[in-house]
Amino acid sequence: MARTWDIFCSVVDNFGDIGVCWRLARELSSGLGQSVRLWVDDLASFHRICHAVDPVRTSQHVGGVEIRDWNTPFPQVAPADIVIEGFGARLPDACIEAMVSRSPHPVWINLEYLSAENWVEGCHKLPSPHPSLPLVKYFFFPGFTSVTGGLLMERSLVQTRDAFQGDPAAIAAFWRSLGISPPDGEAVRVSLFCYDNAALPSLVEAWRTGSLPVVCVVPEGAALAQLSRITGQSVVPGLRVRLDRLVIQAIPFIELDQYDRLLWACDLNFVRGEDSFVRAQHAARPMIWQAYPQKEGAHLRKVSAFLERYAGALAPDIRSAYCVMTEAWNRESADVGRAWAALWPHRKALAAHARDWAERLASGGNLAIELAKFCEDRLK
Ligand code: TRH
Repeated sequence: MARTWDIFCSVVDNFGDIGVCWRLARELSSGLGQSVRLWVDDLASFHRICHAVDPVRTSQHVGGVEIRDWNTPFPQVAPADIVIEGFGARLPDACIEAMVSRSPHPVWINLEYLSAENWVEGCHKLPSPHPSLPLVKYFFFPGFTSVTGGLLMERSLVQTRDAFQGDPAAIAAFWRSLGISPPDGEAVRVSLFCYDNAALPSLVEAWRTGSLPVVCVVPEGAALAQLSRITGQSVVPGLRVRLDRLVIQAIPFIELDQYDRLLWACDLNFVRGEDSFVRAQHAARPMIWQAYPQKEGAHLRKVSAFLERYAGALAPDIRSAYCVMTEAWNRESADVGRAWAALWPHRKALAAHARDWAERLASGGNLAIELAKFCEDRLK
């Protein structure tokens, strides 16, 4: 049934919050035929991942979604059937008051961050009654098992990805659209998206002196700034820097759907946070994840939990090499270079595993569908 949805996105830092909220809004609208209004407090960040969004318009429609600038004072609008706060974004008081007045009350969801940890299963769908108002908020957790909310994935993803990956002309055209001549067949094509990472110099050194040529494509951001420091020159978008066996190809920060193509076109992707992490898995290519660094190493538990799921089906020696590499990258250890040299000889097995894993995800839970089902049950 077509329902109305309000999704609230507060951009804390980086691009993960808006990346996830925008994907969810798009999928609910174009995939499931829902009527979606997306409230965003930082349209400038939104514009960077989707150029069709005009950062100065307070109200606009893009891709079937109504986009509203979320600023104070909050306008008087009737709340939708379903109200989603992305990652605990605090709803405006005026909105909560309107939710109390609405009959029936909207279904109120807090969409949580993704984690592969086991405790997520016990918290998924838990109700949290409001302390003083007749409203209940439900926690909805994305995840990797059937007892969680699943992962965001548009229905056309597998078909679009496979068509692209099976079409050398489309891939060559994509490289050219980035201003890059298609990397030659022998070179390892790697994309790099990470937080400031003290292990990067060690990785650069391993690539520079490795047995295979590496082309490392780096969108503008923290990684590029760090590469400038490492190479001692300003590596700006458009620049190509050769260091012996390594070519660093700097590109601008590209739109979300272009970034997907970059992940699909590379042999291996370094990704971070939440959304690029999920997209790299859907890309069916090997990937190395850097978790969002947290105090007291909390992110390392997330990394271990993910490795337990992701690497479990790899042969023991390859699993060990993969885990050593991922952990070294997340611990920002200077051993990363050695770990890379031990890992990449297993590239064929890693590539086959990445494809199997992507197939498994595609047949698992779909977050937009699971969320719509859960809310519909509450609205009946
Ligand atoms: O930007 P991030 O570090 O976001 C993080 C995480 O979501 C983290 O969990 C959260 O706590 C923190 O933000 C506030 O990494 P993430 O999640 O991968 O989001 C990046 C988004 O940017 C993703 O949607 C892909 C998109 N992107 C582009 O559209 N173009 C690009 O060129 C690149 C590199 C990324």
